[in-house]
Amino acid sequence: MKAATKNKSTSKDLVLGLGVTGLSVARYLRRNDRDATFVDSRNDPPGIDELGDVWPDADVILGKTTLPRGVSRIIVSPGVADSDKLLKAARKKKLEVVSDIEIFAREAEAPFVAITGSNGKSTVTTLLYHMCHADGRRVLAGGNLGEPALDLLDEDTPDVYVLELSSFQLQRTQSLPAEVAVLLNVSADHLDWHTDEAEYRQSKYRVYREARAAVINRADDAAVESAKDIEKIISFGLDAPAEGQYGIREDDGVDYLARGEILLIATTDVAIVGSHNQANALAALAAGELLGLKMPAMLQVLSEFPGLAHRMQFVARKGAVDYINDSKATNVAAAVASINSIKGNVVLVAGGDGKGGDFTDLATALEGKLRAAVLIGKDAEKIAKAIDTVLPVYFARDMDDAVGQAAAYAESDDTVLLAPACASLDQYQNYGARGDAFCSAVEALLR
Ligand code: UMA
Ligand code: ADP
Repeated sequence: MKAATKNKSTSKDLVLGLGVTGLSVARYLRRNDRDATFVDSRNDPPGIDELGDVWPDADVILGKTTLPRGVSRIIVSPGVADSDKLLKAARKKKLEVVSDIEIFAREAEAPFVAITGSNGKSTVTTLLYHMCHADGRRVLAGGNLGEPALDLLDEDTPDVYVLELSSFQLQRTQSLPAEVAVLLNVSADHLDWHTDEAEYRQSKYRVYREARAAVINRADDAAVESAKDIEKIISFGLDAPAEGQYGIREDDGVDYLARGEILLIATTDVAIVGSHNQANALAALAAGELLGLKMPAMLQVLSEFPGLAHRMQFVARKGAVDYINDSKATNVAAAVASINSIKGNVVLVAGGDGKGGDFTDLATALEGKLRAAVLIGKDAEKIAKAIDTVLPVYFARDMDDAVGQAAAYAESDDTVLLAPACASLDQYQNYGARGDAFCSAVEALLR
């Protein structure tokens, strides 16, 4: 599909990456009558057929290439790392390199909330979306979750946008005047993309740079420091909150989500489970307050929202054993959080692509909590090395084998938990496909 395009403007964009983001950029440029060349390092990228519909006769270069002439700006997909040769060449030539989020932030005509963190982004983004909706606001949500940001601009302008942002997207975004910026937590992740952990962490703290109001995790000193110049700040944490802040308070043996001294809702009445999800609920309440949402509407959402698929999703109970799908636990901290949220012994199904991370923390955090681990995927051996001193470790060929083995090791009242601590891409198209494979394997056991 290589064809010359007429020059619609003096400057030409190069769109790097033809996946979900690349296609949304194509639609945006087309709407704005811009000229572009599309580049993807794969010979058969996922979005190539759809591009034909969006932009017939698009100028496309597939496979290895050098920087084409006449390009003034690179719009790069989040999955393309800074080490990419084309990006290096572009930077040498001092070309502007931007994310789709940068363009969104420059053009959005309604305020937006920016939500980031190593874990919990999708849950908080979805909670806040529902809270806005319940309060009667016109709201659109997207970004790293669901609809790519630039597609949101093609819909009627809402009262507020709620954006989930990844470290990749934040790293390449200079201007981000968020109405409210939320940073949930930071733990090591994506070390195969970022130069090092410090760079990854910095990308997360960027969310506060131009924000008008901030939700901060008060246990994170670096977050407190990064947001210190922002006028309106509300903190959240799992400890008892000071006045105007969000946290957990105990009263008569019952734990409540609380704002200062005010008890809001018993943790047992919050539909999503686990203390990590209580933290997520508190962060969503704080963001909602900064948007001016009414408390009853927000609490109603917390009592009803069952959580997203593949996050602590109950699959079945068989032979007094629960099976839970937390395929979205794609890093060590997430897997630790999901294991900690389960009462009783756990048989863990884990493994996949560890993204260059270190599994030592998994062993430290899980000592005495797991009955056994069944490992799959590329980094199974690496995980085994880190944890086999604290529990029995077994290897499985695939998900069916892993679930079969886990069922055999589980005892009465145990939980078989898929919390991989890894990305899925070495074995599956995405975490959803991995979670589906787990659910199918469990269903096969039930037959
Ligand atoms: N590509 C190259 N060269 C490279 C790497 C990628 O040409 O070196 C090409 C690929 O061949 C592919 C395209 O770029 O054709 C894919 O781009 P991409 O990996 O950026 O993926 P998209 O399909 O554009 O999806 C991205 C996010 N993916 C990543 O950040 C890896 C999606 O988040 C996001 O929903 C979407 O943009 C819309 O904003 C997914 C994700 O896994 C869910 N995110 C990570 C996470 O949540 O942990 C950050
Ligand atoms: P993200 O979009 O950041 O990946 P999700 O809301 O999809 O976050 O949750 C992904 C996984 O991260 C969950 O399945 C759970 O294992 C873990 N998790 C969710 N919230 C938190 C949190 N606040 N702290 C630690 N781990 C969490």
